Formats: sequence, C-alpha cells, structure tokens
Amino acid sequence: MMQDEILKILKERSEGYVSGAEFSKALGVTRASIWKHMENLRSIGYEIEAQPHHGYRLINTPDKLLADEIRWSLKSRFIGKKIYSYDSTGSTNERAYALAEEGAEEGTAVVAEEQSGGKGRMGRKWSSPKGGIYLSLILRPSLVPTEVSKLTLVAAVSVARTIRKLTGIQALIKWPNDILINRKKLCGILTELKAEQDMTAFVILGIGINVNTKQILLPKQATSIHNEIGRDFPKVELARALIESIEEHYILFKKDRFKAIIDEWKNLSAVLGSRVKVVVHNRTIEGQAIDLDEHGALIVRLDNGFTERVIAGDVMLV
Ligand code: BT5
Repeated sequence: MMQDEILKILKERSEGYVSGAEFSKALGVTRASIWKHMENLRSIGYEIEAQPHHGYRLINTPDKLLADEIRWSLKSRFIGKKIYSYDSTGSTNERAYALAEEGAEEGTAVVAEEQSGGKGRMGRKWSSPKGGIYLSLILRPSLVPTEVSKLTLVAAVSVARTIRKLTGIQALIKWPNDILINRKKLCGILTELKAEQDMTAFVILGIGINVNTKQILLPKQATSIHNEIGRDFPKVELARALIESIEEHYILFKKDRFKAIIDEWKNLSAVLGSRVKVVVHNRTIEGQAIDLDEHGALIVRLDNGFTERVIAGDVMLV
C-alpha cells in the first residue's frame, strides 16, 4: 500500500526531512497525492511536520495497536506475520476463531484497542476499555486437546517475562491464567480450541493486559501497568515484545522442552508455597500449593495430608 511505503520512508529518515519531490520520484506518484496521504496519516494520529522548503518529517507515531506499527521491526518469524487490528471489536478470540475456521495460518494475530464483548473463562466477562491490549493468536500445534492447557502456561511465562523485562514490574503468575502484581490482576489469558476427532484443529490464545487502562474502568481486584509505574507505557512496544516472547517460548515448547517452561513458570509463580483455595467444578479444596507437575497440573497438599492434582480450576490465595 502506498501509505505503508510513505510511512516506511518517513520512519527510516526520521532524523531529517524528505521532500515531496523525493517521495514522488521514489513512489511514482504526484506530489499532490503524497500530500493527501500525509493528511490521511495525520488523521490516524501520526504527527507529521511539513516545511515548505524541506519537506516532511515524522515527529510522533500514535500508540495505537495498528498492524503496521506492531509489525514495524517485529523480529518474530511466524507469529504476527499476519495481523488483523481493530479499533473496536466484540472479542478478539471470536474474531480469531472465525479466521482460523476460514483457514488462517498459524501465527495469525488479532488485536484490538477495545472489546465490546471481551470474554473470560467459563462465561465470565473481561473488561476491555481503551488503554489495554487485547490480543489473540491462532496456533496450530499437533497436540491432543487435553494437552492444550499447557499453552496457557507457555503464554503466562511469556507475558510475565515480557512485563518484567520492559517495565521492571515484578509480575507473578497465578495458576493457571492470571498475571498478578501485588496480588492484583494485571492480565488474563483465555485459551480456546477446536477439536476434531480427538485432535486439536487449532488453538486460540487470548491475552488481555491492562496497560494504560483507567483504574475506574477496571474491577476492584485489578491493576494496570500505568497504575503500577505511575505513567503510560507504550502499548505497541509491549505488544511487539510479547509476540516475540510467545514465539520464542512456543518454539521451545514444540521442541519438546515443556520442562524448561515449567521451570521458568515455577520461578515466576505467585502460588507455589502459598496456602490456596481451589474451586474445581462445584467443589472447593484448601491446602498448600506445593508443585507444578510435568503436565502443568497444580499439586495441592490438603490439611488431611493427602495431595490432589488439579488440572483446571480457580485458585484463590488465602
Ligand atoms: C481470564 O478469565 O482472565 C481470561 C481473560 C482473557 C481476556 C482476553 S482479551 C483478548 C481475548 N479476547 C477475549 O474475548 N478474551 C481474551 P477469568 O480467569 O475467568 O477471569 C475473569 C475475571 O477477571 C472476571 O470475572 C473479573 O473478576 C476479572 N476481570 C475482568 N476484567 C478484568 C480486567 N480487565 N482486569 C483484571 N481483572 C478483570
């Protein structure tokens, strides 16, 4: 697209000006048409200076989850190669699911600035106002459906690591799908799948992170990166780093190195060693979370001395 070409040149030459003549020579269009594209970019939020005798210069890039912005300098190989981005959508997981059914390839990403029907697990809702990152990835691993929950741990490790690396926040993982800071929820992960004859057709990995979200728009036990570091954090940069990290950990996982993920997970765990209540279906068990086994199940030692292995459930830190 012409607009992408223009942006590419502006970004590569952001130190100086690029004249209208240079643009029209490089791209084979009139200067009037270049001017129109500049107006369009401005309306999206790009700040572009125009100097009569020098030309155009990119001053500021909007921190919007635009596909091209995320892809710019993205170092991953297949995750995020194709990105669909929305200003607003119902649920990125549902968009991704529909795309996967139409045959979208592994690594396809769907991202939105806000969701009107963000989903949590078991029919719960995910508050998705502007300011957060709502990202869903299509994966096509060869896994039996019962193994797919391992990918939630892969994603959790990737999110926690990325947030720590970029913001310095001591993010921890609460089994199975929450990222916490000081016991408040910063991120949730929703892993969905389509199975066909006991094989997994595809997996949708959905991740919601409160980045610059206004605190009053979040549930009580939630926090955001802004809230923790006291300023806005660039969402695009975070989304890009997250995609790269997920790819790295996913490749590790596919190389049969789930053990390495488990070890990393244990280092980042907010639950191991703590007293927990776990709701499993309609039953609640209470005890000490003592381990994560090689399948990613949580091992809880009950007060009566017995241990239970939990594959799916909700954990509360007591
Ligand atoms: C989750 O569910 O934590 C999974 C959330 C996944 C959201 C992503 S966003 C991109 C993709 N598209 C979707 O539609 N979904 C995924 P669960 O463990 O069931 O937790 C849900 C509970 O977290 C709610 O019942 C609230 O108590 C709380 N909650 C809701 N919105 C929140 C938010 N923005 N921040 C922190 N906590 C929230």
